[in-house]
Amino acid sequence: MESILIANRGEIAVRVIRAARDLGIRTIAIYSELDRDAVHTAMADEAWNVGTAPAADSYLNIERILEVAHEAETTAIHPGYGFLAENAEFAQAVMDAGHIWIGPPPSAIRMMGDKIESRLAAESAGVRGVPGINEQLTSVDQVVAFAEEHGFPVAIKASAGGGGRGLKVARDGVGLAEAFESAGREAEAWFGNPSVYVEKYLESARHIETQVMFDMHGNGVFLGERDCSLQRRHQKLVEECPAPGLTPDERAHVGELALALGHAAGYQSAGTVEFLYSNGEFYFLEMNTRIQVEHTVTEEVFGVDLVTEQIRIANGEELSTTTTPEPIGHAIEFRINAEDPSQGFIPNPGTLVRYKEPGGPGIRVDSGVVQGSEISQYYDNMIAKLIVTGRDRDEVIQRAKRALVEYEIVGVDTTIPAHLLILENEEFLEGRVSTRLVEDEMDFSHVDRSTAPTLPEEEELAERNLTVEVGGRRFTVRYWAKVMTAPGSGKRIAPRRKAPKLSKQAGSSAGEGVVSAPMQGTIVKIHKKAGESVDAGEPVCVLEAMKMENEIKAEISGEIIELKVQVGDTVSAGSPLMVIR
Ligand code: MV4
Repeated sequence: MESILIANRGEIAVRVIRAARDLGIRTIAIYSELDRDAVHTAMADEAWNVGTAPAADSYLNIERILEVAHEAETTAIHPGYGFLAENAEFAQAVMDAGHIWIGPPPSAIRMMGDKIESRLAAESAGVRGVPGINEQLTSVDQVVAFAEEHGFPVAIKASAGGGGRGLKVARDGVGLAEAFESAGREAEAWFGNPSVYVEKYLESARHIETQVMFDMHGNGVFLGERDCSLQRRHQKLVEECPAPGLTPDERAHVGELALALGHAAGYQSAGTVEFLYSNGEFYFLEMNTRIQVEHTVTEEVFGVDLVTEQIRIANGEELSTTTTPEPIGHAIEFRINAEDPSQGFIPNPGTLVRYKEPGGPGIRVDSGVVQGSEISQYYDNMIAKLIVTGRDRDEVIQRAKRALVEYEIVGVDTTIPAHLLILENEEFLEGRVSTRLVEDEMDFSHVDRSTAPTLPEEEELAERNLTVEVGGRRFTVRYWAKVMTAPGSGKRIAPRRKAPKLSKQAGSSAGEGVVSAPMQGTIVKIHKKAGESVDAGEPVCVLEAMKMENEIKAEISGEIIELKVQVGDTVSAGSPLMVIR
């Protein structure tokens, strides 16, 4: 394999470049206009512009990516995660264009991308799913009947979904119809497919995912499990390996289940089979057909480089190990995101005015940023992954506290204060993690937000690099320019961005009786009419933002004397939605 084009950006692009380097393989990066100076762009052996900032015009631009792959004469393409990583059409187009696809067969991507089909495949492989209906729902009456048989709560999920996107939980008959409709709307918004299915919702279950790898010669190996229960709005925050409290027999059992499904699906490359673990039983949830963000903790504990393994498999080689290695020590990954935990983890894009990664014993940081990098609203707001290892979980926790305090990030809010709070939580410290811990039991509204320096500015010459393109290919030249700096610090400072203020509920009342939008979005439902009365805390409308639906609630009781929006309106953060007196 002579070269690999990485169809991705950020930390995973850097990760794949490093793996390719280890194997002596030439690397080709793609970048959007916004990423011309990004770390991954400069790190690769060559880099190609694929379009403008919006992902749809660049990192999702299949035609342009394949055009670059052709012009650069790349041997193989690695998709990373997100973007096109689980796009079966892209995988097929890569192979049809004569390149090697570093990932699973399109057939396996399609099978596991349809959550109902994946459940049927699991059942046929003898892998039990969460109790549910393995067919697309056509009427809320089917959900009512299911709930009558299995009891509440029930989970309504997008058939074309995954990762919890579009997941709605109904805890009684009152909210059932709204949950059914809302799940369908979100499924349409996220995946362009409104179909949904229903499962029994397992409260306080643990989210255990298993790492498997299969080569092209029928070999498969189970590479341990990860606990990913600590999530916020279905975005993982903390992942660890091995899962606290799992016995070797339970580990072996869940590994057999995962391998059985992978073999039945004709799987190849890296894959993750997700389970819910409740009352000593494993229930299949879904299978992810990509390398995952949290693959790192498995690498650290099981001693396998999963990305170089993917590349070798795609090159037709056999697995480097077909037996599960003994786990050594413990690893925990903390996602360092540009989000404000005190405001419901709302994204807080901006410039990393100051950025310095921690180091020392047991510390690995996978990032695609440096000081001055922009965390953009156009892409995922993950800054880096802090991976901490040690002989046992207690040592990891001590080292993690040290590293999180040592981590210097100024210019955006981050999840660091939330992680420090989690590391003080009794349930977490005792290994009693569950999906309820972050979502329902912890309160992050009082975490301390870091404050950027506000210093007077001076003028100074600074060394700069100028990036130019010749024929779509990137070159860098050096020059010196005037910049504004803080006195004596040699550092540029940027105005701090305030995240839109959020009250405790999703909505917020700015001034007497005005309900305003907490963030930019679209009004998808209005529950009340002008003239109707409303109680404090009662939902008055639904705002769709970042493809998730947010219930906007009144903060005071009274009569709605004026509706300022209608369904379909796009509103900006702070826009008045209605007036209550
Ligand atoms: C569930 C569940 C409980 N019961 N399904 C979330 C992400 C996606 N992989 C599936 N997820 C879940 N599906 C049923 N039937 C619990 C989760 C779940 C979760 C749910 C709410 C809040 C945090 C969570 C963390 C991990 C898994």
